[in-house]
Amino acid sequence: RLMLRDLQKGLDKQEFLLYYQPIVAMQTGRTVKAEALIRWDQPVRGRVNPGDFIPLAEESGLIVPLGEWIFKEAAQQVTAWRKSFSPDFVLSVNVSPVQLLSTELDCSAWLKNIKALEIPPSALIMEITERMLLESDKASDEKITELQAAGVQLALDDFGTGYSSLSYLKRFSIDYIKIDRSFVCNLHRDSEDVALCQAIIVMAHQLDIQVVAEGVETQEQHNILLEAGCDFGQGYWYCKPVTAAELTQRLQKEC
Ligand code: G
Ligand code: G
Ligand code: MN
Ligand code: NA
Repeated sequence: RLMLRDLQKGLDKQEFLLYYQPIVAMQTGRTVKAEALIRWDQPVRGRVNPGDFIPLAEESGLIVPLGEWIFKEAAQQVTAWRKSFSPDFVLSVNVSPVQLLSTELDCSAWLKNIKALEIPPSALIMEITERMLLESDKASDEKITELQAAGVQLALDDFGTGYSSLSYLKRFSIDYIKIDRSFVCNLHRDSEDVALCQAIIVMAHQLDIQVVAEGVETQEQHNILLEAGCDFGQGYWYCKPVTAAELTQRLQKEC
């Protein structure tokens, strides 16, 4: 079993790395953003996926230093890609509710780090889930607002799977909705899912929110979403999550 001390050791010994999954502009097919997805190369267990250690990191509070590392690493990487390929490239980073609820999270340190890299905070998107909005308190709301006021963008992840009402769309000014892949995977054979995706896209656009469809695995799904006016796509149809070096190659080819 994975123990807390393995996690702590992993952090000390830099056993974590970020993979990146392209997010493409639906109309052009170009890779304009990417989502950072953490991996852990544990010396004994080998590659461990986030589903198997993020919960432990959250319970133990280690998600705070781990999240800080993720954010720093992503900020450095997006700086490099913006310099070499496209000045508008953006990285999307998952942020755990536990991180934002922690009193140890220091937003001004995050912002200082961004400033030192000389990129605008809008080069980064924070992905939060509806779970965040359920568990949030005044302090965590203020942290989100502080980061947003500085320019960091906000995406609502796994959209449609949570329990909260649409009121969070009013509470924060959300920049992107990510349609959960459970609404995308049957698009080619389920007209209700088509209607749901269309409705989400129309609603989002009326609220000045852009839409990312997750889990796009076939051309047919892509075509339906494009037709519905979806802005961005993410999924195996375009590209699986890859290493930084592999994404660099992809960006080079698209240049
Ligand atoms: O990468 P994978 O393909 O296994 O991701 C599974 C889930 O793990 C994602 O849906 C996401 O919620 C979570 N996850 C991945 N990377 C990160 C990360 O950097 N931070 C946090 N908090 N969660 C992550
Ligand atoms: O943060 P979030 O929960 O949305 O994380 C995205 C997860 O979805 C990652 O675990 C990633 O590996 C996975 N994923 C990305 N593209 C696809 C896809 O096309 N199909 C499926 N089934 N999973 C995907
Ligand atoms: Mn995500
Ligand atoms: Na998601």
